[in-house]
Amino acid sequence: MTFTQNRLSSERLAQVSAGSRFSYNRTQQAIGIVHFGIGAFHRAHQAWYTDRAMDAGDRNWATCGVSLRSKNVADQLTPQDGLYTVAERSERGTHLCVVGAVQEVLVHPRDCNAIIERLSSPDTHIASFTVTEKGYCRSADGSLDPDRAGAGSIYDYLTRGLALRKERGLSGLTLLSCDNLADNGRQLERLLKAYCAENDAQLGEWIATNCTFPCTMVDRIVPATTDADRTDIMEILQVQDEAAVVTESFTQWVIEDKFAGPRPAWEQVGAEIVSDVAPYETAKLRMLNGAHSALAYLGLKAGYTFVHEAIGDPALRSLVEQLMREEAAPTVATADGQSLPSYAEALIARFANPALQHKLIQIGMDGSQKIPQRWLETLEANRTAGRQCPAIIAAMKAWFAHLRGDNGPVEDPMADRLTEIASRTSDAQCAVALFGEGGMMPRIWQVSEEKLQALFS
Ligand code: CS2
Repeated sequence: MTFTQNRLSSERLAQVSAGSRFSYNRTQQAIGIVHFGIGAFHRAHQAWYTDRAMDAGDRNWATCGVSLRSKNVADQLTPQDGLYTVAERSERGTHLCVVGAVQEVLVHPRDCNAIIERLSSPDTHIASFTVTEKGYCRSADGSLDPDRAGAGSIYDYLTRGLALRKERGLSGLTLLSCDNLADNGRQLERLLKAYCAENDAQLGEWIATNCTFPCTMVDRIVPATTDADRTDIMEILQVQDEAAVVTESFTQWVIEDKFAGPRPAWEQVGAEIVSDVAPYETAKLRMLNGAHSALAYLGLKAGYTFVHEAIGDPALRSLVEQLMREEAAPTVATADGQSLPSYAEALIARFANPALQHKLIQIGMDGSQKIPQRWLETLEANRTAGRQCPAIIAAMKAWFAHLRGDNGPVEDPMADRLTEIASRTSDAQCAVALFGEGGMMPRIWQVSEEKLQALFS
């Protein structure tokens, strides 16, 4: 349903009385950030922090959002002058906040030149990314897949924008990956370097000297917004918001202190700027995301739709506790003051939030891109320590069932090959085809074929 009447916009902002909203003058803020992948997660996370930072007095960090795959978000946000609501939901109720950080949304390929101009503007200091795991265009062995990293990929835009900065004698950029990949900054750096080696070695050198790639850990659960959410929000706001996002009150952002130039004072509004992100990132990927994927496949198999329902099942809850506390936590080298038992407890409470209505099938998407950093690294660390991971193995079997179509069509960039293999094999054969020597998945878990047979029979 699209409401054209009474739509949220700069003009109607004054009518919005519910919730909180920024007080800075939006029209006077220069665009300092170009963000690739302006989906719901970015709007509820980084853009929300940037909005808070500008509200606390920082200036000129408006965001230009870029959509590489669809024009939906542009269609939602452009008529609203980039304004949207973040609805934080808990059992206690809903808290609304109107965010003003996003000033424009550009779409590939329609706005190709404008995207490159934004990247090469003297006001821009940061290019950030939430393009999901598959947006990094990696092959199974983790190297850059040249077939996917072509026109319209982040590499194509970055190199064109950065080449123009170099030519214009401008500074480099901070390239900030905010995706759920292990060592996300290092991965982006390595992949962009590989792209430059193929296409423009001199630019590669300029980037190495002038740009930085901080690692980040981003955390906020953001289910896809539904029509029912939009109707609820309209009832509270009294204005229609087609770009609203729904999330939990919890949020965390840990960023490596490695910027090429100025940055928003995100630490004033709750982000943690640290010298080493790895302990937080590893704990988050293996415990939160690892548990999430397990709940997705095991929960769907047990007939549930939402995360809170799956975690409410005593058998699933105990498997997830085992995965987090006994399989993942012992593989994480913690930072001072980081308590993994408290982290696990807090995660269970977040998963149990019934107000979020987080769909298991949403988490089950793109398993081939998520499982390496969520499960395979945990499996490998435990293998070298001589420990078993029965909870992850159970979850993996549920993933195989998902690949056989048990939960409907499979959404995954490798769906064709994965479903073909899973449908004609037993669990043990499927495990060998995926994780054995020369298998389809990255060879992170160095397990022998005999062992795989035994584990999955
Ligand atoms: C989820 C994540 O969809 C998924 O794969 O595991 O989006 C998760 O909700 C976020 O990483 C939480 O920060």
